[in-house]
Amino acid sequence: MTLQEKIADLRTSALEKLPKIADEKTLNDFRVSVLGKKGELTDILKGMKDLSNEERPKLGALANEFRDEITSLLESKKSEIEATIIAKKLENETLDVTLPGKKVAKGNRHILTQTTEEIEDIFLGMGYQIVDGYEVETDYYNFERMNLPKDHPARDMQDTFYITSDILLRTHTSPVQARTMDAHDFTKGPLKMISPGRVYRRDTDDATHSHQFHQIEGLVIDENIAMSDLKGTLDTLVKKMFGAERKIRLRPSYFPFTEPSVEADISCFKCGGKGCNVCKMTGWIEVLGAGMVHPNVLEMAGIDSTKYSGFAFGLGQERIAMLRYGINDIRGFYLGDARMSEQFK
Ligand code: 2U9
Repeated sequence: MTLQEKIADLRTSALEKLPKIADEKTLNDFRVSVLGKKGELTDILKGMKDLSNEERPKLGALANEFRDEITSLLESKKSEIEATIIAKKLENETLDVTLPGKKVAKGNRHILTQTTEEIEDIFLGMGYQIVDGYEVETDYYNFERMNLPKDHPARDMQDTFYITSDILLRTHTSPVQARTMDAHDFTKGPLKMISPGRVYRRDTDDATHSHQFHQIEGLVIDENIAMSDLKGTLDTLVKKMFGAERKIRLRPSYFPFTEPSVEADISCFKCGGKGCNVCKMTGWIEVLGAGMVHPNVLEMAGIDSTKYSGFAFGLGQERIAMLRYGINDIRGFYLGDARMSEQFK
């Protein structure tokens, strides 16, 4: 058999085998066995040394032609195999987006957080700023600045946890207001703020008392602020929170930091004022305390109390939430039992 014939035979057998190859490994083995250094073509070309000078280039050309043909066929076979692999993958990994997904349990915010945020939204809508502050405070900001000097009897009702004789856990968020008053530039406009947060009292926990609870206090200071501004503000708050039909009633009260001071009741949201278990048959529910800022409190912040006046108010988120949702034990807010939170999705 001549070398030409041998190449022709090799070509015939290669063209026959190639279409049957279906994976990359077999294809590579085939390439090595035909075109590789120790492959069949190399083997045939070893006979070239016996050819005449005339025949040698002809055979060389034939061999090159054969190598080019097989190389290009190998290339397209390789692409074909790769395409099949991708097609198979796509087929196997098809995602059925209509299948129901795995349910992920969805949490929700604590009812006290929800109550706080609801009140914050109402005051943001009236142009108030929300100010955060320290839970660990000084005696000066917590008591002195609120018109409660060291010997004042009202300190008894606000006994707290002392870290040193001068550093304590705040009993109200009022120190935040005092610090904000200190920093406020009244030539630039009025001060309108609320400060929500956690406060502490020395109390024995039971269904209606807790040694820590939450409060929101509000403060407005400007020229010509009157009791009517306070009343209008509380009326707006109460109508937004408890319904447009609610009325407010102010009763005289006493706080060292306000003069005059009031306690504010709302007409009962359950019975509308006729008398029921929620309002204890009175038709009214006490929801907050308020008053006109005491001149001493203004002066201690360096504010001229003959030029400026202000109102302040305070309410407790626990009390609001307990009234609204009929919660009868304050301790439920703090136990971290998910069943409590789940009721307020
Ligand atoms: C400054 C001046 C005055 C804040 C006020 C109340 C009335 C009040 C209670 C409501 C229920 C506390 O959470 S509670 O137990 N608060 O009745 N708070 S006036 O008066 C201020 C605050 C800051 C500078």
